[in-house]
Amino acid sequence: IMASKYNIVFVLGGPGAGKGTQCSKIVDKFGFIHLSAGDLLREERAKPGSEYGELIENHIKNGTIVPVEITCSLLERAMKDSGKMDFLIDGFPRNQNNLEGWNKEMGEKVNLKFVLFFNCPLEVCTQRCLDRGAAGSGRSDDNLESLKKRFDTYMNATMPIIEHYEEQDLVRKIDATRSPDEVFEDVEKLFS
Ligand code: UP5
Ligand code: MG
Repeated sequence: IMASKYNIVFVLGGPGAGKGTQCSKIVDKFGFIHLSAGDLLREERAKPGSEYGELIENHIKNGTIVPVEITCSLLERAMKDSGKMDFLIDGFPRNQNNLEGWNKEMGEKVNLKFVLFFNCPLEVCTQRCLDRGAAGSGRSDDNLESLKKRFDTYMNATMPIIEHYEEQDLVRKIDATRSPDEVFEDVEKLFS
């Protein structure tokens, strides 16, 4: 008998496109487990004596991408610990290194249902993150300098990953510039 596989949806889109916001709504309505790679990295960074704390903080501030071994093991552990089978994996895979490392470690253990892609232009993304920073997010990357770097990384490293999944017909692209409820109207159709 074959062990059953994890069902996953990757959730991608620029910084501030609304990945986290929409994932919460999907969780409320459809009962997936939401795993944000960024949240897991920030949690790991905050652990006293964390071996990777400084490395993670440097990547986050510079908008560059943490080596896949770290991110993938945080994701896999969270998946195992949850005892559940259906996951939204938010903000991952973000570059070629992420994609290859994930496929090697997890490829056989998961069923990738689709890739939810929140399409949102730079200006809108940037404003949302700046507003969030001004409202006291405490995120060390919600400032104009980090945001420029985050967007560069998104365009140069993450877009090719989205294109890779597009070639496999796995991408479900959503206009993320509208209000959260309007965006969710399109999102929920994909899950019903
Ligand atoms: N907001 C949301 N939706 C809105 C809407 N429709 N209309 C108006 N406002 C809306 O939303 C961002 C803000 O916009 C919030 O204030 C929200 O209320 C508002 P959110 O839902 O948080 O958007 P999200 O796309 O999740 O934005 P986030 O900032 O989390 O995206 P990033 O992709 O930049 O951040 P992440 O946490 O994924 O990664 C941070 C860093 O971690 C990366 O830059 C990288 O350095 C590192 N990282 C890795 O190295 N590897 C990984 O695998 C993942 C992350
Ligand atoms: Mg997020």
